[in-house]
Amino acid sequence: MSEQHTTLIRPQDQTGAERATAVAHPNIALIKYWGKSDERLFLPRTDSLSMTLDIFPTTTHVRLDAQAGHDAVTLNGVPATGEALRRIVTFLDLVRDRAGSLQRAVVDTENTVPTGAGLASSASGFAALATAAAAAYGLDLDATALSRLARRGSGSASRSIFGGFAMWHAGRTTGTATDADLSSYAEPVPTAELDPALVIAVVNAGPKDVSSRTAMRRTVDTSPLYEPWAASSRDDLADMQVALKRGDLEAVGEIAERNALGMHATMLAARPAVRYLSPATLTVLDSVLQLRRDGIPAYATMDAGPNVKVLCRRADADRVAGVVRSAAARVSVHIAGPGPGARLLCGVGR
Ligand code: 2P0
Repeated sequence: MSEQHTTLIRPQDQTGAERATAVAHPNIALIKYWGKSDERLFLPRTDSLSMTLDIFPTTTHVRLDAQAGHDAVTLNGVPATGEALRRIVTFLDLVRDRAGSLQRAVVDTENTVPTGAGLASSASGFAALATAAAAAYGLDLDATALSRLARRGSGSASRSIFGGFAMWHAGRTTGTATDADLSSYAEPVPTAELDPALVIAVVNAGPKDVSSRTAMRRTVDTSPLYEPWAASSRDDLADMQVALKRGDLEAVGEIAERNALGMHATMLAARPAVRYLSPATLTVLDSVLQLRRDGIPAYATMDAGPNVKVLCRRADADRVAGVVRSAAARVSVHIAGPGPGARLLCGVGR
């Protein structure tokens, strides 16, 4: 693998694509990313590992506009403003810098995650944007380089470049910033046959009070439990890789559940505390425990919000969904399997 960005600046009058469309799916971490070592470069403190889903794709169209003085961005048909727009323009600036281009872009993004489903759309969103923008600006990037690029939009997006299970390397913390930037990317994880499902229980569709970015910064800065969790997460990752290679879904679930509960413990110990888990979350967690007592392997993971994702066998997914749905009032449930990596649907040259 090249240690350089595989940037190719195409001559303007040859095949440089000026518009491109890409699709990417969200991912759910089984070993969590929580905490950065470098906020500008989106370098995480620890390695993480996730499953890309086969539901809720994001489709992003990027078209270069030689006449425009600024980028124009719509999210589900609504013009982006404020922080959402700023993040996308900052990301496009990075792509333009690498492509040696000053051209502004028109970006249209369609997210299929139901509004407020509590699934971060930043992973699928920046994976799709990185894939489409790189093509539109004529950058010739392999999947590793795309993963590094997507990371600069949102850390978890580095993993959505790949389908199935993917591991995001934190990267080298010694050496130059460039070393660290280049060594932090995701790659596919070998697994034995698992046939897993993630049952996503949406217990609260409202927006969160504290963004994950703010919450992870506060946790790293103030939580006495952060460093112990980060150390144990490294062990969890090693155990997880063995469990995936063995195809041992029960071990995968146990490790994922302890890693997620530990992450939430670090937040609860932050000053002031960050608490995403709600009474309904705990009710769903009780139903997952009951499923296990009844002999169904089911294990929970939660992200920066109150919703619960339950890992189970595909064959048990309908039963798990039924139990979780009836556990708490107003829970909506979605069943996901392993999904594909980000891909270009079309790119049109001059
Ligand atoms: C994860 N989460 O590994 C963790 C677990 C939430 C909890 O990645 O600041 O939206 O854009 O890099 O990727 C959410 O964080 O944060 C996240 P930024 P991101 O999936």
